[in-house]
Amino acid sequence: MPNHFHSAPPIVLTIAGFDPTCGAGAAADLKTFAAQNCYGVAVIAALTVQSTQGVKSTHITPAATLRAQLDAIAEDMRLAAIKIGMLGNRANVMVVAEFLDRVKNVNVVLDPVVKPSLGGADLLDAGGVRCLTEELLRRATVVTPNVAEAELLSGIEIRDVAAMEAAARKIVERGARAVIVKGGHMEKPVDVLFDGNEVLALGGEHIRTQNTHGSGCTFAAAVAAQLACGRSLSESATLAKAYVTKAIENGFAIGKGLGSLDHFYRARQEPPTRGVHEVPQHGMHPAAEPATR
Ligand code: PXL
Repeated sequence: MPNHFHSAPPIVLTIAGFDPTCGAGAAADLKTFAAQNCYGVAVIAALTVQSTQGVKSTHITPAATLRAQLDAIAEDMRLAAIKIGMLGNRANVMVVAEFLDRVKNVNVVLDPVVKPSLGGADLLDAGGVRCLTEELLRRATVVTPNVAEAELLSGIEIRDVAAMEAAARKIVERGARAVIVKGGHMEKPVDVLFDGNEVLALGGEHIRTQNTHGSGCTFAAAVAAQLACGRSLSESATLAKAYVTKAIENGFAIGKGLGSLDHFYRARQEPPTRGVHEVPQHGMHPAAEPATR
């Protein structure tokens, strides 16, 4: 079949670490992109050794290999959005900053991943955190820290929604164009969006579950996919919050520790009638024709 038969959906690139449980990192991003009708591609900045019980070690991609992966993809296709997650170290942060200068007019969602919520090995070294603040913040369309990351980027201690807003303003002062502070770890899980002009609080309720591994990655990836589809930042954030909330509500245990979100809850809520969608119908495909006797 010719490869111009169908036009491609928006292509979204994740630059992130690989989590073998596929709850977080690049695999979670790819599932999220697919669930939002985008085509996901992935450049791996680090390999992690982990289970649902924590990150045991990290093995960071050499900077030259990261650069080569990025260039191969960028030379080949037009990207509608880029989502950045775990980068590992300062050298990889620099490679990504230089890459963002080479690709123009692309939505960039920066999830400033520093530590796993589960505990375990750091996902970005101290030099990387400094470099991310100085070089990546200003190159991103939006930055999506959780409360701990927002404290690190702003230097402001966060105990309530007012402090989340103060931290978001500080991060914009430090160069970011827009910030969403994710309140998932707060008593009231409100997300605070500040775009340099307006503050928008996105409300939410706590879901009593342990199946939350990768919620932060999933939210940021959903924002990237919605921006890739042409939606505004506030609309993208609202839709991403609704998606991640539903994915958490439908999550399940997969091992002994924190479980996974269900990135494809929509498909499970409305399963296609068997035979109607995927199986070739009689008369449509030679393989579906009745055998001639
Ligand atoms: O949730 C943050 C995160 C991001 N990326 C990778 C991870 C984790 C958390 O464990 O493993 C690869």
